[in-house]
Amino acid sequence: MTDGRRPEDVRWMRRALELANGSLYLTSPNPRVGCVIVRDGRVLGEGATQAVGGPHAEVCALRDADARGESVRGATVYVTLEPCSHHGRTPPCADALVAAAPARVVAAMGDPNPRVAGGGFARLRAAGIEVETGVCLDEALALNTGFVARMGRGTPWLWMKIAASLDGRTALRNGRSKWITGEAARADGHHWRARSCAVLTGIGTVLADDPKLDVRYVETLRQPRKIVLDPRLELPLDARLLDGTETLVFTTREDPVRSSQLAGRNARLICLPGPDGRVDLPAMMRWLGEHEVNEVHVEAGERLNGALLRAGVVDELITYLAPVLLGDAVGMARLPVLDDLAQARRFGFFDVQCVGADLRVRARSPAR
Ligand code: AOF
Ligand code: ZN
Repeated sequence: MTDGRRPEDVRWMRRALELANGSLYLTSPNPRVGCVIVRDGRVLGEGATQAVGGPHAEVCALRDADARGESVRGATVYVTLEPCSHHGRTPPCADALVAAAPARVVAAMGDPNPRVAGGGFARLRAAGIEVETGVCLDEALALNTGFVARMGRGTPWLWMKIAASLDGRTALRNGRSKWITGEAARADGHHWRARSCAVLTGIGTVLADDPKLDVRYVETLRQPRKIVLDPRLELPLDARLLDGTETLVFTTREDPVRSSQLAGRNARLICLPGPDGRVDLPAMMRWLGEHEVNEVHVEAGERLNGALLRAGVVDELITYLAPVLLGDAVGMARLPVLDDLAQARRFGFFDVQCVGADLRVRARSPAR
């Protein structure tokens, strides 16, 4: 093990991270991984994880080297995640690497999947390959926040996207306000939709706006699933979001007739009543984790935003702020009146960027 400070290691790991980033919208529910194989400062092969069921990054890079007529023997392999050691949908990458016999494998992080968790490194070491890990760890973690969360705690990583005025208002009270933020912020919002496994909204938003909830402003080969919280089963069968990828409808009562009607629209009804007669949000998060959802992108109104915050399931806020003031208008999240500032919900800012004429502010819950 080293602290990863060899300059060439960092340089090539950055290239591997770039390759992984190229698969950002594609690999769900698998992590995005990049791999570059190098000898004497020269690239022999490169690759990134393909769509689920397809080859992993290491196998793509080995095939690339092969196609270029390069032998990997004695080379260094840079990979953003520990090579897998298990038979999943594809055979173990650690075995493919052992067969190719590089001298060294440098990883950014271990694989938190309990079926791997150090097994990949152990197999490489047992074959006499030098292994180092921890190079560009933070960048690698950021690429797979959701996968790491699901593997570690069993639930997805959930971010809430909010577009608001500078005074935190999301809509006019008369409903006549579609776009507060500009085109660039909208496209950036679609980038977050595209990387998510599922886009979540509430029945209030569906009935008011009839949103499609698909990815439009960025190119993607995969569309995320959709989730609607619909406690009283009010979702119209001709709702536009029911076109396209599967929709998960979380509700509070069984209804076989509705369930089969929705099945005809590629939607699945899941009944998870909570003690208060609403959908049990922590149970929904566990259900999603069990069904391989890594990252949930919330685009909802103030009621569902408030409920998710009160349930403590929000990991991150992605807030776009337009340089306008709206005064007495709809807020970001409906939360209880506080008696004391000590009761306020606190987040930590960790990224602020200008996006067109607007500001994107990302903040995380302190426990994350
Ligand atoms: C790697 N390289 O590029 C990725 C890995 O069902 P499978 O065979 O596709 O395996 C999925 C698991 O493999 C996934 O849960 C994670 O542990 C690991 N992902 N491993 O060596 C890759 N994407
Ligand atoms: Zn693998």
